[in-house]
Amino acid sequence: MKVAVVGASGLVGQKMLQIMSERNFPIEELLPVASERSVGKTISYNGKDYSIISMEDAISAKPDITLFSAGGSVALEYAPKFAEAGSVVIDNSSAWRMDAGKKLIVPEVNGHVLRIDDRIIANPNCSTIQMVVALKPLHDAFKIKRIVVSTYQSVTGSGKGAVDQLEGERTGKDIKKVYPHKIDMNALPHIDVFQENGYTKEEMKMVNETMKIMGDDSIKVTATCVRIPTVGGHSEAINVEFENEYTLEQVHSILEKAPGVTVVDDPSENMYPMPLSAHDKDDVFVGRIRRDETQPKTLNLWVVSDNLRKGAATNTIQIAEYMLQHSLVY
Ligand code: 2RA
Repeated sequence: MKVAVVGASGLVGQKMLQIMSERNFPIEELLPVASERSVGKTISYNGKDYSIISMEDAISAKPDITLFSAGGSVALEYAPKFAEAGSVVIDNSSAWRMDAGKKLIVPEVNGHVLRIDDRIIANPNCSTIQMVVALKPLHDAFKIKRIVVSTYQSVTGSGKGAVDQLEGERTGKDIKKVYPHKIDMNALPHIDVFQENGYTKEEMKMVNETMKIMGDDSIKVTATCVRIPTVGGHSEAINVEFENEYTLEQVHSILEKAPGVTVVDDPSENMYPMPLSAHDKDDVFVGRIRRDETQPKTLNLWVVSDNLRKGAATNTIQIAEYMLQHSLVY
């Protein structure tokens, strides 16, 4: 496979390379791609140095698969050019997610909808991915009516700038601020930009992407997305109301068998998911499973996952693996 990675030097780009190496992704030729200012710099993969090349050179090389993590405007401009050159493109930005003609994929949830003519595929938002991996098996069993979710998102989701700002706040180093307020020892209910309706773009991604991935526009979602100074992953407190009644035994049994899910739920032993324990793992960890005693058919869950792995890079690679395993890459 000839594989291009656009945004190879960024946090997610680097994580995609790490995960392809871990999973022995079948790369015969690697094309690291970045903006003009990075052309010529080197990145390493499997102990070998590769020079970063330009978009134009990468397109001319006609990669079989192109993985994007370079922001929405770059994806909008260049993904179609790579696709026209014959590549399957998987993009981490929000650019194509809500495009009616593009698939929004979490392989465990809706990988089966992928087809050979899918040339640009969108990787969902990290906070959406972990939520639908945990909730899809419960939706299949009890049919979700409404989701109320509060997130506690690692600063790594903002990219290197925010991680640098946090480090600067802690060490006193003079670092360019990307957040309007201090991140350290704080909780910022502000991820991405505010919309007319008072919600942030991040919160509306969870609303809209969930319905598209689950294939059910009847699912109501309301979200509050909060940035916190942790590393290791995003955490989510999820309150989910079903159309049908459930038992906690059924919920545990379903989640323990669910693809991509690990249940960590024994409060008597202080066992519950945490970002530090989810860090650098690919599963979605679910715990604090308990009935909402204030209304029937409603459940509370605590869901944690590494936002750079399953929330971005691993899901992207899993989509590419799915396409290869089902002969959808020509
Ligand atoms: C964040 N989900 O956490 C967004 C984008 N990675 O900032």
